[in-house]
Amino acid sequence: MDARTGADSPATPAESKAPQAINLADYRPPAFQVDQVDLTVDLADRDTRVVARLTVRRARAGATDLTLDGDPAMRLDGVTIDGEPVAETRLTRVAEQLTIADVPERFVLETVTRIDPVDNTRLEGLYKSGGIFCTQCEAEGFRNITFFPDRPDVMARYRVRIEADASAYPVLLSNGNRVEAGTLDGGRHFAVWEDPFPKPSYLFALVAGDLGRLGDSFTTRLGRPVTLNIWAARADLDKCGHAMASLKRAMAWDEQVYGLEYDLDEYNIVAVGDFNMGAMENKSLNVFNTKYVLASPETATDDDYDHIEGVIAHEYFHNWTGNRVTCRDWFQLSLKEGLTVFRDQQFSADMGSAALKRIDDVRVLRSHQFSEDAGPMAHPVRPSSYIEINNFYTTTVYNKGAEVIRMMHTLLGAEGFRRGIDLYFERHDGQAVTCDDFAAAMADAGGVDLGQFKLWYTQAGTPEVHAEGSYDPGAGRYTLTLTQRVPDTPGQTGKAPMHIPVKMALLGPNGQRLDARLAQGEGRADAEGFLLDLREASQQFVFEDVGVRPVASLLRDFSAPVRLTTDQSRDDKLFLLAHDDNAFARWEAGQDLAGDLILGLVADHAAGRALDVDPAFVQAIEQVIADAETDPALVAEIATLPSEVMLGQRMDEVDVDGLFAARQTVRETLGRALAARWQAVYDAASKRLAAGCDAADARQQRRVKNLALGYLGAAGAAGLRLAEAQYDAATTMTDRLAALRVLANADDPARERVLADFYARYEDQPLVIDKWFSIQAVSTRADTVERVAALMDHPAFTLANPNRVRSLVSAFSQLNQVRFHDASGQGYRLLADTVLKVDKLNPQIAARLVGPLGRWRRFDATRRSAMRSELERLVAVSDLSKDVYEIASKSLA
Ligand code: 0A1
Ligand code: ZN
Repeated sequence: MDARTGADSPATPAESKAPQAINLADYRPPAFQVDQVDLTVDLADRDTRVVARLTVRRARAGATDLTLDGDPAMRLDGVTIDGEPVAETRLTRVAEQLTIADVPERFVLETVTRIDPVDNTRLEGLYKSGGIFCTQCEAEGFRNITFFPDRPDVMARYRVRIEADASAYPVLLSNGNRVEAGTLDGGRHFAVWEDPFPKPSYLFALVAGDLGRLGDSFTTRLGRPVTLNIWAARADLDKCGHAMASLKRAMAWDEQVYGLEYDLDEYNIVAVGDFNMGAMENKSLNVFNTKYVLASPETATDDDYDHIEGVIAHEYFHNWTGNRVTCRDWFQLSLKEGLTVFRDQQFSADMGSAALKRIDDVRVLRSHQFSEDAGPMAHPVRPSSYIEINNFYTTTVYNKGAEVIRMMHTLLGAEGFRRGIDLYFERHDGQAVTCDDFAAAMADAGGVDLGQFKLWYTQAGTPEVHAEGSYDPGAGRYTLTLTQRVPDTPGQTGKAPMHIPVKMALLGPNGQRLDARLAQGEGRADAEGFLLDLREASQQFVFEDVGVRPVASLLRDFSAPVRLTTDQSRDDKLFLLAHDDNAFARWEAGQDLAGDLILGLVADHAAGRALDVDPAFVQAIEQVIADAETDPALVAEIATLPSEVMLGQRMDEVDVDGLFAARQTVRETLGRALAARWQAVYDAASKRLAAGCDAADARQQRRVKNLALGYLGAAGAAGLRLAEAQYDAATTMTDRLAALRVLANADDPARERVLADFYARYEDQPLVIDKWFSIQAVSTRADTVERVAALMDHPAFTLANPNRVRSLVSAFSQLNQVRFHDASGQGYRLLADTVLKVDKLNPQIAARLVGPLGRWRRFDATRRSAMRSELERLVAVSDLSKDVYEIASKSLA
């Protein structure tokens, strides 16, 4: 039996080609609980010794055998129960588990294990990164450190003693409060940490190293002083200020908006260069990828600053949503992740512009989550089966999960939602619970029925909503017909209609909101229009007292994660682009128009017709950029064309080359036709920046300036010279990188010079060198595949560092549609080769690379078969990890 769920234990790929799935339906509460964990970790590079004393209690009547999870690579040096050695005959060690037969009802179990943190290239469990010992235990890394029932519904108090060489590792950290420290013989020292809050093993952390510290403090609203520390390499301490300021903002915001206060005296953040994900919310000891901590204007872009603020807040918010209340099992991952992403999105919206943040979040959702939902790995927000849980840290669980929470917020309103959150903590503080428990708290506090709504947790696939409007001028009546369909996804067909909240408004000829009356159909009027409840496969909403033909502004703020199509004409969309008072909807109208235009040109391209860009679109963009001085950032968003990946989603079969040609034509046409306008925007923004403006304004100016630079670069040589000049004169990474991007895409003599210059300038800054790799990987130049292959042999490239792999290989395969999908199949081969090499080092990262190959059904016959053969090559490998096996085999199914 598997200790996580009670299911049969999965075979490893070596034993069988088909590792077994773990199923939600098999969940059983744990047979034994652990109340107290006492760990002694004696750190040494190749031979770290871990003594674990667990206070164990039987939790299921009749259970006699204790099964613990433990990595096969761990050496087990001894087992005692209540101080007595346990006879070998009572111990069974099979694959990832150790079973001890005939244990008493309550006892203290002591195990001694030895591990090798240096050899740990998987970066799960205890490993060494840049001379620092650190841990990553979510989801199942604790079992690489010691034997334990490694599942989130086993919650214990931890006392941790760390011993290490005093000069190499002066800083010793774990969760909670430091209660003791001292020196030992042989130049070693120790520290003892105690965490008063019971927690699941995945939140355990330990760090030891020669780290610099940026210290600060925060006083909670009830007057608790909290010491804040960011630990990083000393040379990087001057880049930790933004992260610290973000942390303090997040702490204050959570008090204000949710009444949630920090609960310990100390909050530590450690930045490490080798990390599988963005960051980890270990109780009071967050471990972060340096990418989400370090920033200075010279080395980080404005977007990097935003991402750092968002991730710092995300991990902080987990202290309540994730740590105080955690997940019962890993199928409930979205309980903490969807909710915490929603919270960090709300926070970032409050810190900057809500409309821009929403646009950004929707872009991410569409480009990543919608693709996942339409592919072989489509799964519900609460999956019901997995082979490797690490493969389910997905954009569906995170971002669609956040959309589900956002819809509850929309349905309940801000106050009802807050009552729901309060009730959730009142009921479940200190517990490991399910998504159903969360929804029940919301339904009870909000007095709403979420029965049908909960299908969002169980039905995969992006619902398709179609809207048709008709106006009867005689009766002053507008009828909106909404239909919905939830597409089939692997293992799920014939789905039920969902409960979809549709925010909308009816706009009059000047863009004013019309005060109509909703006479038929479920919904209510609110301050910004109407909130409709779409629940049926097809539903009519009738509005009376509509004096003029309205234009409907639909799905405002993207009130539900659906694909919306409408019967609206080009002129209706142009009207919305010009007039909609909902900034998101205005942006959406522009994206929609651009999409219609580009897809029309793709058809022209396929038919061998000339590519003529609709002058009405050019004019509309010209009007939009006339507002560049008043709302520069929104203008920049609107004038950014949808990506090829997003456009491809609207095609039955992605026409890779046609899409590229069509989009490029629109870019160049906009660049040339509006060159004087772009130049004026560029000059005005530059002038404003030179005159000195506040930080928020400055970044908006840079955003619109660099958008203009992009169009000028697409228009011809003058733009390239401007880019070169900007590159050389830049004082911020935002400006330097934007200029470099323009040149990296061009056939220009300056290209190699600036690339070489960039490398030389930032050679000692890994995060900036990642950008150097990425910018070449996403270049639209025809020679990009060869370039990427050559870069993999660059001395600065390494497969052992996840950031570096992502910067080159993921950027290429996920963001560069035209070059990755080169008809030669070279891109596919390069990716599969990389997967196999990375799999030997770090299966979790290898599995995350496979995704693009799984999209084969979306492409033409040649590409389809080339992609399939790479997947087949992967699954044929005998010692493939179960991580890669799961994604590759499901992709072929
Ligand atoms: N819980 C973290 C993300 C995370 C997940 C898994 C990891 O290693 C396998 C690491 C981090 C978060 O949501 O920030
Ligand atoms: Zn998270």
